[in-house]
Amino acid sequence: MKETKSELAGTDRPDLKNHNEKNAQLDAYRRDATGQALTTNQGVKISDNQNSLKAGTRGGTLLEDFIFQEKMTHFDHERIPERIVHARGVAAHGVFKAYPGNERFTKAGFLTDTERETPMFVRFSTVQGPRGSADTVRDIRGFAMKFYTQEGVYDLVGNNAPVFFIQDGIKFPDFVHAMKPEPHTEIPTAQTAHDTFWDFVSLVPETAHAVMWAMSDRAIPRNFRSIQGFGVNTFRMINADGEAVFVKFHWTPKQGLTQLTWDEAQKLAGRDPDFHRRDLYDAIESGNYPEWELGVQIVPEADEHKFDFDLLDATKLIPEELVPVTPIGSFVLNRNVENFFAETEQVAFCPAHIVPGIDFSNDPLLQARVFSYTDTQLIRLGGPNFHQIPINQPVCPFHNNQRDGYHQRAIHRGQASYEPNSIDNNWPTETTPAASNGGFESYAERIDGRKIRERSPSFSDHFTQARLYYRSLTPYEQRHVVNAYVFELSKVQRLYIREREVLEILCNIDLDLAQQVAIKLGIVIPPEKLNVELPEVTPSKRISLEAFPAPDIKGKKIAVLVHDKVNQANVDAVLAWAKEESAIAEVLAPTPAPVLSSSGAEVMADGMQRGEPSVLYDAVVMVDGDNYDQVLKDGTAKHYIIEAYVHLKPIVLLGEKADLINSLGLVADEGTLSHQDFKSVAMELKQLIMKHRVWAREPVSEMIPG
Ligand code: HDE
Repeated sequence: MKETKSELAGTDRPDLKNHNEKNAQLDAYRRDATGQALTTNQGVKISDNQNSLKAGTRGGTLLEDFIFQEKMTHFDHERIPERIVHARGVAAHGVFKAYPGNERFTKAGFLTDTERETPMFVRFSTVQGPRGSADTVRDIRGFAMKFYTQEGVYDLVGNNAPVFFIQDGIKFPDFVHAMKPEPHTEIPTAQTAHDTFWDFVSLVPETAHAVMWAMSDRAIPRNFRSIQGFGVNTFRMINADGEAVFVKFHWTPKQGLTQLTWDEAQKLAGRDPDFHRRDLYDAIESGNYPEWELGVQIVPEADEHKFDFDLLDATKLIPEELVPVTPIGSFVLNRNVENFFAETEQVAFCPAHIVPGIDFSNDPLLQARVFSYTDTQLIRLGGPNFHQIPINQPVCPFHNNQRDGYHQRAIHRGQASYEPNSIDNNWPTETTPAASNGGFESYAERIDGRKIRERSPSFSDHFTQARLYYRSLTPYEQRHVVNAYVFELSKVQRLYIREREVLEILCNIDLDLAQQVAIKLGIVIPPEKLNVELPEVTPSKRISLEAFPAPDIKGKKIAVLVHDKVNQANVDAVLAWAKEESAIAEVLAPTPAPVLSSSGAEVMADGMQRGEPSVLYDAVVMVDGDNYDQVLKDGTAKHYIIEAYVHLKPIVLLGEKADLINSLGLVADEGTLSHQDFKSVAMELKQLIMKHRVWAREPVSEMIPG
């Protein structure tokens, strides 16, 4: 590849010689203190880290104790402001590889060079809650990706829903204020089930579609490994001939999509508030690297106006039946962070971080985002040099005449910090935009128009796609949406807000949905609202979670319940089978102490049933043994089975334990398996776990009053 002038200018940086090696670059900043002396930040060796300097053993502390002062001052400033939104998050490193053929529509090097492995950093988040809030709350998930490409850092800052709540960025502060905890009490934490959120969304119909996603199972994912990501905004891609197309980014997990039940989500918020971050960390540590396929929906410039919605409207998706997703590459997350603060907390994403071959559209939400992210980093990360924090640094050379500022880490050489200059031979210098050189060139879109504060009339249909979404769900997913609206609105104290949401929003989306919610909330819909003809929509087949099944059970967790006198052969069979399937089987005993097998041998426990409840697992196996009476007396074990059953999980009851179904007042169904020998049901169990839930078990009567 031809070297540009600016690349040549970077060769004075030995740490960046191999700029495809993010690891090598980060090594320069890693602090490994093994074998090192404890020192102050100035490098002075400390002889006593236990006692401050005092005037006598019982005297006052002396002002001159610079060691104490430095330590305490640093500690006092350890916290930085959390993100105003997306504060709660977890991240991992990964690698992206492009598929062949993308040069048809983009010149971006990381998308066209199929030999390259582009290092990535990916952060998952919830939107509403603070840093310490629970993982499993009902919320849209952030899915932000940083690609350390050879042409500069590219950030694809997405969500797990393809649409957003508002159309124009000027409404973002209003939306976020309404969604955040209420200002007088700072309640509720990490939830939208309160008056101000529903007040705002019921007054602003453009929120209807995204709220529908937030009320669906998409907003309570089982883990981050099984969520889709979407760029939401429409972007452009530009090829080497300067031709542009509009694109919408999608990325889909190879693991399939899964969800929590609402009861499970709420229980997990207490039983394991770190459930999602723990899952991601454990999966990567155990070598179950999650993978996604990146794709784009491509719309030629000439087709910009061929849809019945506006491509620039971020509250709309392009149904995949109209424009299929073209796969352009895949990525895998294969390395955990080493230091949460330095990496996950300090990473700074920004939709304005683009590289040649990618450009913006005029989507007014995107335009606002291009401004907001850098602006927020200035205060969160304390000044304009946050790009020098290791996790944010490009891996390609970067040079310019920007100088000084808070936390400047570079010692810039040379006398000239301006351009043009003759003192330093005009370095660093511009790179011409010609494709082979790689200088960034904005797409020369023609713009004619008056300066105006006005929404385009093409942004005005707020309900058809919300209806499309609802109509594209399976009946059980629709029931969950109804229940979510009822749950959330039941927490709204002002009855007129509940009523407005039902009458002014839901009645315009879908009368069946509106009626079900209205009945449960005791709201009467006037007949004139019920006689309205809502537009016909063709359901999309790519919206229900059922469209994205799991191909295997890698990384799924199985609880193996044991008591004294357990049949060891079956315990061993479950563990061997799980290992073969790359699933995780954990033996849970009444306490963490080993139990005895029927032949008197010790069976080690990975944890205790009370400490590792069924909500943490995808399936439960209760192993047989000469201990039925013990189990009947064990409330925790019985509750374990009942809870797994209520959460629609596959349950295997081996040997005499099959009788438990009746003793516990449960009904055997396609999701309850029993046999003397685990191996005989292993295949069936695998199929059930791949389906994830036994939906037929969900009590419909509880969902619909009647
Ligand atoms: Fe963000 N958003 N956003 N957002 N957003 C932030 O930047 C903003 C929007 C998204 O893991 C902030 O560094 C505005 C859409 C993610 O660090 C802030 C608007 C989408 C993350 C900001 C939007 C997102 C953020 C807060 C409307 C999906 C977390 C902290 C015009 C495509 C990134 C920060 C991470 C974070 C502004 C709308 C996704 C305040 C003004 C649409 C995943 O700058």
